[in-house]
Amino acid sequence: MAMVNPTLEAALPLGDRADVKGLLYGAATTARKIQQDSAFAAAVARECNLLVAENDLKWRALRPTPEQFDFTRGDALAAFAQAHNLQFRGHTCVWHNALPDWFEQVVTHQNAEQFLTDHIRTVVGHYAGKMHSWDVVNEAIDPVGEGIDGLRDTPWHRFLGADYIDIAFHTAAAADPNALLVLNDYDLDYAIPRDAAKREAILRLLQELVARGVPVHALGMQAHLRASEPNFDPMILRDFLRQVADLGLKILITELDVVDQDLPRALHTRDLAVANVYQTYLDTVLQQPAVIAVLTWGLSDRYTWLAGFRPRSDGAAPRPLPLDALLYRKPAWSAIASAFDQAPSRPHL
Ligand code: 9MR
Repeated sequence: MAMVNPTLEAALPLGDRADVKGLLYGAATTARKIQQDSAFAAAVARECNLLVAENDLKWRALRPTPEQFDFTRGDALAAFAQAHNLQFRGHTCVWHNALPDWFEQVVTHQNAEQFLTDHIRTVVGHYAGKMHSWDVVNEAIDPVGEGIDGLRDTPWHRFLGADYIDIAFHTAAAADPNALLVLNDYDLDYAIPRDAAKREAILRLLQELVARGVPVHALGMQAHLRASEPNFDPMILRDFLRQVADLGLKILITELDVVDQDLPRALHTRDLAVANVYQTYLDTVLQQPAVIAVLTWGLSDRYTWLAGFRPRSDGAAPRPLPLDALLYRKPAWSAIASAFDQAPSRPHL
């Protein structure tokens, strides 16, 4: 049985602590969870000041057929956000995953630009004025892959070349001039060659986009962290964030969680190790004033993609998020709270 700490449960929620510093705290989830699990929904409404659509605004969810758009689930999330005074965040206009089954048969070299621009115009237009930000392009970089230009080999890249990125951002900006438009990617966090190559490639891409006047406003750092990764160097990360900020861009930590796959099973030590990763990472990134939001990929261990994608070999449930599976606050919650409490203030936007 978990010991419940009444003082911890009564403490000021993460979103309120973030707000004090001009920051946003939010979590990603789905309409289904919000609708089917009222205790979880209440925890989201309490802890967050922003809600991220984890899956409901992906092509696969929105596009049952090449001709149709289904906004049912996205609208349910938007309504929940509005009812609870949360900002809303879209994910994602362009990604090589979560495409509908019909995509491969239907989208071709000839019609790809039309499909891309119709999709973005319709979807970003549908939520125009209601969105804090959009991940316009997700996971476009692959410096060690096949592509010659450091870009990932995706259907969009195959059909349209590197131009698909410019097209996507220009179309999104026209459809919602008020949303913050984000280029989102992963493996940017550690002092290892793979992440160094990714940082270099994404900086180069951002420099080129800014130089061409492409309306990209922010970098999204997914930050799927690993508790067993020893190669974290705050100086390297700070330097990278400064270079992004020097381009005039904001930075969002978009999909934060901590993989506990290789940690010992014992709950207390496991939770402390995970909390320690949150603390070290957030203490580092929140020093950079361009970092405006910290968003976790889920809120409670009750629902985490890592259960399926990074299972533990001992079969124990992963504990990567601020709340445990019973929705109680964990050491990870306290680490995030204290990082917000210690963060320098930003101007309220
Ligand atoms: O958490 C998401 C999971 O439920 C989906 O099945 C999966 C495929 O759509 O996507 C997961 O979220 C991913 C996000 O969209 C992009 N960055 C990596 C995330 C974890 O895989």
